[in-house]
Amino acid sequence: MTMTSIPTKIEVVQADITKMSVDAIVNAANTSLLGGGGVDGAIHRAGGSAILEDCRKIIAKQGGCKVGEAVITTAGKLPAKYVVHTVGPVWNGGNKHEAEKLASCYTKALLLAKDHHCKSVAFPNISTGIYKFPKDLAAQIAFETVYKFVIEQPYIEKIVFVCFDEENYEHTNNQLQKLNLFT
Ligand code: AR6
Repeated sequence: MTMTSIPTKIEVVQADITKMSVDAIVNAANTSLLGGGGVDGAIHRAGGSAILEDCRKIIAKQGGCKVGEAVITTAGKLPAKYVVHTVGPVWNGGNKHEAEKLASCYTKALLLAKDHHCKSVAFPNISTGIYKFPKDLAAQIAFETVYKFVIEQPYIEKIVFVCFDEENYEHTNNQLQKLNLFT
């Protein structure tokens, strides 16, 4: 499904993010930046060792990445040009600033992508796997944050929400439909 009533095209697809031909794909990393399971594992596996080499340089400089922050590396062998690594919050009941931290992941990732002249960016459903963020709330935060960003800074031409599982795909599509109703 696609949204066209704003200058930036917003798409929701069910796919593997490592296959996306966009300027930047976003990784749901952890604070160590050393790789892990889920989408992080898939990106490092498919992109090869160049991604980890860049991560190690960042670690040497700033000691990893904080929750809600983002860093950028090469995409190695992936079709994308860059990987933006962001660290989502672990869901801890909802009273530990999880929503705010998740929104920050999307904003910081987009700012970094924009700084690197990326015109197309693909996001996974950050924090909704191993970090257990409720998928409906995560989709709402992701959509509202990205929408606000592209309205205020219409530099990025295309945003793709790349959902892996059916449940995330449905929740993210629902958000797109809601926005389509109000624009
Ligand atoms: N393409 C797109 N989405 C994917 C893919 C893929 N290839 N593989 C999984 N997903 P998760 P988190 C979806 O667990 O919750 C790692 O170990 C998945 O279905 O990857 O932010 C890190 O190193 C889910 O909806 O990330 C951290 O330690 C979404 O990606 C921790 O997991 C996010 O799930 C981060 O946990």
